[in-house]
Amino acid sequence: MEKQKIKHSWAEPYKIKMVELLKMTTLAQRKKAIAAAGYNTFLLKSEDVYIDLLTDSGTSAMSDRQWSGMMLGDEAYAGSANFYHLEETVRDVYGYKYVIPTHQGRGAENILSKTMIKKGDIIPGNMYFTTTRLHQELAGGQFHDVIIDEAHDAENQHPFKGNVDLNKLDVLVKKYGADKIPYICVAVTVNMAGGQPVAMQNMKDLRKYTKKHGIKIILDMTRVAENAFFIQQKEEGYAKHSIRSIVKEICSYTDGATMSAKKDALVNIGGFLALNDKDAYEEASNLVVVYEGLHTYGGLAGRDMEAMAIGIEESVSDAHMKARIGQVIYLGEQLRNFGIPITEPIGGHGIFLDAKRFLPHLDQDKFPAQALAAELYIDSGVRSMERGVVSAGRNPKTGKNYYPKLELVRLTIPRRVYTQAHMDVIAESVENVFVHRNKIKGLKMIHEPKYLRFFQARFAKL
Ligand code: PM9
Repeated sequence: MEKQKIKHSWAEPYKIKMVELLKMTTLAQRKKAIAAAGYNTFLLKSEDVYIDLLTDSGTSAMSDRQWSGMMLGDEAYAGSANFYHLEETVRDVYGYKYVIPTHQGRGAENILSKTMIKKGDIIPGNMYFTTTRLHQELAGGQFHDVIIDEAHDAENQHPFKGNVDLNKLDVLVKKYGADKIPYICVAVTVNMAGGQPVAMQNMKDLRKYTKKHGIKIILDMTRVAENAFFIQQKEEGYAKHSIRSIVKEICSYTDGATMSAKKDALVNIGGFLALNDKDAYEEASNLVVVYEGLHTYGGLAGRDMEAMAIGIEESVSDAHMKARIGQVIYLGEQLRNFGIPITEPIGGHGIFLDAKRFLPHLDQDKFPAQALAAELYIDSGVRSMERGVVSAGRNPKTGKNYYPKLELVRLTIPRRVYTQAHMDVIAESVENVFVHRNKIKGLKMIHEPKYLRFFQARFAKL
């Protein structure tokens, strides 16, 4: 069993000023709602959900400071004061020289991929992420997974399962040549592996290796502050470093970053592309006007950029991060104590149920994680998300399904939204479904969209 260093006294460093009322539903209503949604939790109406663990993306509660920042929105088309505040914050907190706002993370991925990837290029990454890989492929590139093997094993206790395997990277460099690899994409933390962190030592080793070969490092910094927490807790020499300083050090080993500010940065919408190279910035800031908007707003209102600038500052507070991940660990430990199979060690943004071990009687063609997410909703109105064979999609060349080793249901915890009592209700519901797991029969897919099928696919009960 993993020994978590964190203490349990993780009480929230804030108090509640306003509440959002939730609708309670009956079992019959939930059965009807999930059938109407084609057994896809993305297609449920939010008002039919009690505790929403679909995602931590854009679902954070903003602070009173962020809300008051919204009133300072400078909605000028060009040169908004809020852009300059955001730029200054990105330089100060993350250390990048240039920043281009985008409407959200995939907006930044699109601009990055279109400006940096040529047809036939190879893009190594520490496990795929759905939107990131799709933009790489649409730009003519091919993604290659270079995460350490431990990441593909939900039970493995490696403390930094997000690490890049430098030997796997070296194999790619030798096979294709460094000039075919414009950059390696390093995600911190690794979402699809269960919110698993990357060690600082791994970042340093990677920087050394890529410098030698002239390969850039682009950080997917969507959850960089959460990654910093694990470095602080688990990596030798960092216990006394602040989250803020660790975040800046991680960024210092990279050449640029894409950011979905809807996660770490505590806003409901927004993202950016950050770069250090002036020429790369000039090219990206020109292309952004085609897809997002002028380079000083990139698809966002001035007020959104203000809330983001303030949210970035709040995200690197040690007290915030201790409570944020403390809550995730609180839920994870309850499930683990009941014997529920979860991805270990417990990651940053949620608890990932291991559907392969939860429902060993269902093979992957019966979409066990999708079926489990639907069952959990029926039981209690808790909405979760499939992260398995449906999310993995198909190989664009062969058209065949990818069969990922990890078949997971993500219980994603929004930041500053739910209480400890909510965590107890979630745990009780998962336990109830676990007790009755043998009755779950699996699903068949009856509608499959071409892109990112997990969002809109429909299923029927077997
Ligand atoms: N992640 C999530 O729920 C929202 C969309 S996918 C269901 O986890 C990483 C590591 C992400 C991510 C989004 C994006 C894209 C990039 N990298 O959603 O476009 O977790 O802001 O960001 C989601 P946007």
